[in-house]
Amino acid sequence: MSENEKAKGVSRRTVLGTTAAAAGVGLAGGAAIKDGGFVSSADAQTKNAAPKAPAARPAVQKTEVAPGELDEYYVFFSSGQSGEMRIVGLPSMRELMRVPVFNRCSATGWGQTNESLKVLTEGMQPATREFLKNRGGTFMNGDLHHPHISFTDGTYDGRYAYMNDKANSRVARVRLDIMKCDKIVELPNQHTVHGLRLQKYPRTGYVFANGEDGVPLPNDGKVLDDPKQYHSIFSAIDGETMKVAWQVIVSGNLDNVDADYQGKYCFATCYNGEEGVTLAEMTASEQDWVVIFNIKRIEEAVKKGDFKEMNGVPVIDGRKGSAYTRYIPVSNNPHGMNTAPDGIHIVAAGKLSPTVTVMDVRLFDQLFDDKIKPRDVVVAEPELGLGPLHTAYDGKGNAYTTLFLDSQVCKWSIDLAKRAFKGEKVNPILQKLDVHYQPGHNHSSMGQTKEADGKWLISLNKFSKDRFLNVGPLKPENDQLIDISGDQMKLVHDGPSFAEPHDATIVHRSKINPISIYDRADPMFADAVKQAKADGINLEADSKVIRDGNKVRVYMTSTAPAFGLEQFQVKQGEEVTVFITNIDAVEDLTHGFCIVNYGINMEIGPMATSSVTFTADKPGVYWYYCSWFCHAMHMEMKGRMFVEPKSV
Ligand code: RUQ
Ligand code: CUA
Ligand code: CA
Repeated sequence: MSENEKAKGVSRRTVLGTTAAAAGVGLAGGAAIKDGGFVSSADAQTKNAAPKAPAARPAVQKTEVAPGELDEYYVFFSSGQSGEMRIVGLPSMRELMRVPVFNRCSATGWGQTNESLKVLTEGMQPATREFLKNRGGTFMNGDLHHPHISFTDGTYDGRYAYMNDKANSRVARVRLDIMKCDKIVELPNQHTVHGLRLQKYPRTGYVFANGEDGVPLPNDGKVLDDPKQYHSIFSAIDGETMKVAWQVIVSGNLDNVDADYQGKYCFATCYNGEEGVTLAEMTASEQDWVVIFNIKRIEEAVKKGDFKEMNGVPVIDGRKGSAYTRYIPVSNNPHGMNTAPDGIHIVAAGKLSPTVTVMDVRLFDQLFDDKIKPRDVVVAEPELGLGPLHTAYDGKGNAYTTLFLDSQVCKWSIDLAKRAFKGEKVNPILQKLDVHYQPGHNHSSMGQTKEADGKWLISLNKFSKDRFLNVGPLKPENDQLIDISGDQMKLVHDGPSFAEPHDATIVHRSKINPISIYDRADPMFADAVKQAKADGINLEADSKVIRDGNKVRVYMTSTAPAFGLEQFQVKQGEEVTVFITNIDAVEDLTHGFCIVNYGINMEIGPMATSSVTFTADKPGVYWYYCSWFCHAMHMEMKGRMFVEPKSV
């Protein structure tokens, strides 16, 4: 129970129980509400019924996607400390796929196959490569917070998703044609990356990544407990090459970021203006900032050399007083930063303050020309409730802000908020809806594009407490679906999820067009194709063992239900690389390759090649089998690896 619920002396569950029971009784003959309902007839009879109309039922039906039918939207979910990206269908809220990114994956071999290790390691800083040398070559964990889809002209173009790793300061890209990660870059000079958002116009373009914590530059141990010498860094990554284009040193800790629809500015919330290192120091003053970055001026600075190069990246000084940035004072410790689909308004959420600050991007040119003062760009500052974190939009002039402490979503009018700011006696708040419990991010359908359609809102709640069957001390999160198509928000679905979605992007399915069968020219396995060519192997036809000194390359095809080789032999201590090419050009026909007691498993998609390298240091007979159920004879799809002992 949250603190404020304890204070009220009543849990949401108690209230909901009676509401749902009443709804059940309200139906003819006390019949049970079936699928999507919250109560059985037995429950309805055992709980005290209080009169309440069963009004939510038609809205609940809207979420139903009948067997065989398809969802209207893709939701690209973060998974926080699980390190993967998840794909969910909306409105059904069914989980459709998990895409390993910063994590290791037992099913697909992500983090083990040569193809994935290349992605995981090629963008690493040399020092990190050295650090990980005896730790498996790559980080085992990641903390994926913010997945966002590439833009062309202010809306999604279906090319890529970009996302950050707060745990190990990385930014990744997922190709949306195959839903696999193809690039990861480690951000040098930066310690953690939290907020991540994309250039919306003319296209992506830049990936903007906020450095949260400050550290000494360089962070080599010469400076330790001297916070005056700590710096936070803001990065712009080229979304095509996935190289860091430039970085900016800022004052304070950056939190969340967004960009305009004009391609001129991006802006970040910034807490810890105090530049303290303890909680007390970080919250001492009343005021923090929104930092605005002038993209054109920064690009010019890079051109004319007004930067310091650090670890191969131009680093610009954008601290207070710089020509490249402006600092707008806002209430203490702001969090979310969200651009409205009108292309005009941006909203910074107060977090410690019950207010959100609305700014008008059309005033930023004048601000950078020093014709107006920083606070002059603020056009509204409504008080919404306790703990405002993030804001979503419906494209009809309304905003939806999560209130973490109040466990509510607040719907408010941007226009009314502006009028109230000018002194008119109007209340910008249109509705507050209880969510369960403590929401962080929220997202509306297409709401981060100029094509916001105002149909759905998801509230990503950090606590589920009593909303699901108890699964022990670790509870799932609760991603709740809210129908916002009418005047009033209606809660229509509870969706449990594993640790821990921070953010999500809702994309209409017309924007996303994945393939089902790999193109043999796909760059994902270009290295394997190259090696095969050098070995005189035709990957799609040959199954053969190539010996090369201490190295053995085992090539085989897979076609249901057989591998091209039923056995192969290597010597103890040899470095073995197994290349499997799935020559089944059939939709949904994936094979797996698992070597028993050798800790090896990987996925091989239709017409893909996957490879894995290991040292055959244990002698003996090891069966390998197909780990993806592919055929009536799938159990028989296997073979033996003979590891001949070293002669002593
Ligand atoms: S943050 S709960 Cu990592 Cu996106 Cu706001
Ligand atoms: Cu191939 Cu199972
Ligand atoms: Ca939680």
